[in-house]
Amino acid sequence: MVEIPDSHPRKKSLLSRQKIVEGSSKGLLADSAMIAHGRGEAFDYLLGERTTESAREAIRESASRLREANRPVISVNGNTVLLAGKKALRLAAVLGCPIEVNLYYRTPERISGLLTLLEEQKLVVLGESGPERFEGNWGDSVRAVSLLGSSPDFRIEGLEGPRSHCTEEGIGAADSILVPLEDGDRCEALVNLGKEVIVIDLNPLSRSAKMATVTVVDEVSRAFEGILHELIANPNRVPTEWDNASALSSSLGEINKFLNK
Ligand code: PTJ
Repeated sequence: MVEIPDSHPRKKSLLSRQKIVEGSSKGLLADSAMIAHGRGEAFDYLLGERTTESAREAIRESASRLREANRPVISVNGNTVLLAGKKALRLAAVLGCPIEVNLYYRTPERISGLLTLLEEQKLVVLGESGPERFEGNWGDSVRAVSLLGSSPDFRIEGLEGPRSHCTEEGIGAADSILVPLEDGDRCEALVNLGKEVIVIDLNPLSRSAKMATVTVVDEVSRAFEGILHELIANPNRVPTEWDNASALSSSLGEINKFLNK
């Protein structure tokens, strides 16, 4: 691994790339994972590599919807586990929900490799003291997070092939699903099943961004951190009548504003 000095202006971005490269060499990622990451980087650049005000509003909405849900679940793919697995675990511990590995390019080897990595990340999170102001026992909350995906026993109706496989305990029975870097078809199929789908996607023009109930146009690590912070800082906030199309056009406006600064 190449040492990146703290003074490097693009340190964060280079570290994320390194995670993707390493995950790829271990066979944990889809062949097209780097293309997806590069597309995300390009949009992040246009957004100023920050959580914009409209993303912050979507983060607030997502937190209140996930809190209100009866059976929330966090669905993760390869890129998400590599870039933000520990953050997903912290969020699941606070929400009291499972994490399901659900892949577009599904192979048994990738599923088990990603679940093993999540188990390792869980041990790290277990050793932490937990977020400030978190009420409850951090160790118990982290231990309670189930890691699902190895034994699919449910199919997402309206989707063909292996990407439709999921577990009944997780995505199958969930009423609200948090899915970073989702594909448009699956997002649409989940919405058609009557589920609330909260997508995290840096591209406000993607099909999944347009299909979702709420889209957080932000980088996955920043979005997870923002939702976690919001859950703890504002526990009484309730969901609004969310207009996702208007939120997406605000995200495009943020790009415009940033480029014309
Ligand atoms: O692990 P698998 O098999 O489920 O495959 C995962 C990928 C990501 C390869 C697959 O779902 C895919 O090809 O995705 P797409 O269609 O390229 O879409 C990825 C979307 O996520 C794009 O709109 C990117 O802009 C966005 N994106 C990429 N990196 C990030 C991101 N959004 C938030 N945070 C990121 N770090």
